[in-house]
Amino acid sequence: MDRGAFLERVREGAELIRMHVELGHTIRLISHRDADGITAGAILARAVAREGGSFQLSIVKQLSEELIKELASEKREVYVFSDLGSGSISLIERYLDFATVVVADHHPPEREGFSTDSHLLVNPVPFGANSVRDLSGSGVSYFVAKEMDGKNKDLSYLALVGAVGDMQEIDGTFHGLNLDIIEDGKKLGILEVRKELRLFGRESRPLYKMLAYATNPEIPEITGDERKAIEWLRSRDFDPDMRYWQLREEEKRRLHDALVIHLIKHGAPKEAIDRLIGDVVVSPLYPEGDPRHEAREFATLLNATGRLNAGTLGVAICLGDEEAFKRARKMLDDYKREQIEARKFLIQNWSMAEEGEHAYVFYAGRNIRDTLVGIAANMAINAGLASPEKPVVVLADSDEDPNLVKGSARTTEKALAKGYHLGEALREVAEKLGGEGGGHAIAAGIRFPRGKIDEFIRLFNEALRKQIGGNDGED
Ligand SMILES: [Mn+2]
Repeated sequence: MDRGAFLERVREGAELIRMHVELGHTIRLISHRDADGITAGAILARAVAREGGSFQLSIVKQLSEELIKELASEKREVYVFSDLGSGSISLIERYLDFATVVVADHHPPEREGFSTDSHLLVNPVPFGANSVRDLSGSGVSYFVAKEMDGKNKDLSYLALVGAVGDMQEIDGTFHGLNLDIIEDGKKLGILEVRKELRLFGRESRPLYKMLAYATNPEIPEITGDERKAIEWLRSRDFDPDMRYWQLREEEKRRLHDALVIHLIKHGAPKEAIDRLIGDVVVSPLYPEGDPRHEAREFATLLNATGRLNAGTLGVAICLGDEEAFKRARKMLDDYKREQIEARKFLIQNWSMAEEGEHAYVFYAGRNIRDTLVGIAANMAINAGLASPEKPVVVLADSDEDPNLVKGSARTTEKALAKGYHLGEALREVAEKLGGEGGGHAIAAGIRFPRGKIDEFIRLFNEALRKQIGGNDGED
């Protein structure tokens, strides 16, 4: 890639932000709500604060036309987008023509750049970088921050947390400009890259859970089975309740060897074996056993704050706020507990589900929170309550409006093969019920008036029947 040209853009971006700070303008930061976006927002916020400037930061799910219009109505002098914006170049030009805009992003851009001088795209992709492995949104933000002030090299660990959140090292190693960030962090002694087991849970999960919940790669015969994981570990002289970080170097190596042999024995592809042991980023800024000590666990924590609409809490964690860290952990614990309770309720009351010819519909009232209906629908399938051949809808009373119910439909590839499309079915049904609905073939959602549940059950089964070419019994 053309590094020089990219770094020139980085310099221009840093210059624009610094200039507005000097003019006393509040820097309006907008970032994406995943771990990459949250760390990107935190890096830019810290850089602006270090310059003595003020900022206002929003963490958002996506950059819609609606949102850009809203931002425009704030009439700011300067907007900085991170980990998003590259796909919205035309919209930004249309609505934010009065302001300075910097987009620090790594997604493939709509076109190579903006057509006005006051708008700047800082993105390595037009210069030949690979958007999924060479640099993330937090990485682009890091380069801009570092250009603003060399002190910001101490944000290199955060930049890598974002990169790991985006799975830039999915093949087992870091690439491209990510390597520069690693060098900066190593020189400062604030991070280390080790060749270790790359499964989630290095800091906080007992070994048996680390293995039983392994998905990337999956471990044949162990993923999905805690009991097998415990047996496997015991038979090889490991204490299943130990954490990975507590193992001695020699024990780690022995575990790695045993896992590699296990994968080879079970005919796992070479690619999976390569991914198993590889680059793991840890930081001595946090104690061992703390989720912030290792980039993947840190990123997972941040992702969760984003999904719970608490992305700014995630940013506060990145900026070193211990109180925010404690609150986020509590939030996650509560969320996990609610999921466990939802699962229990579902299992105990599944006989209440209306099983139609083409779908199950389960109305949970207020017993399952409306934000959990999608998870609950998946649970019904995974727990074996519902046949995998038949879609499942879980409905719950809306948290916001007692006259509405919110529902999520989920199904399996097996059912899709018959020709179902849940998003289209729910859109069609919602129209008839005076609600809103839609989504993907395999996962979709709906909201409609609470008094119409019986009608919903009938219409949804009908819509699905039509999709697979069944007749409606009248001809
Ligand atoms: Mn990203």
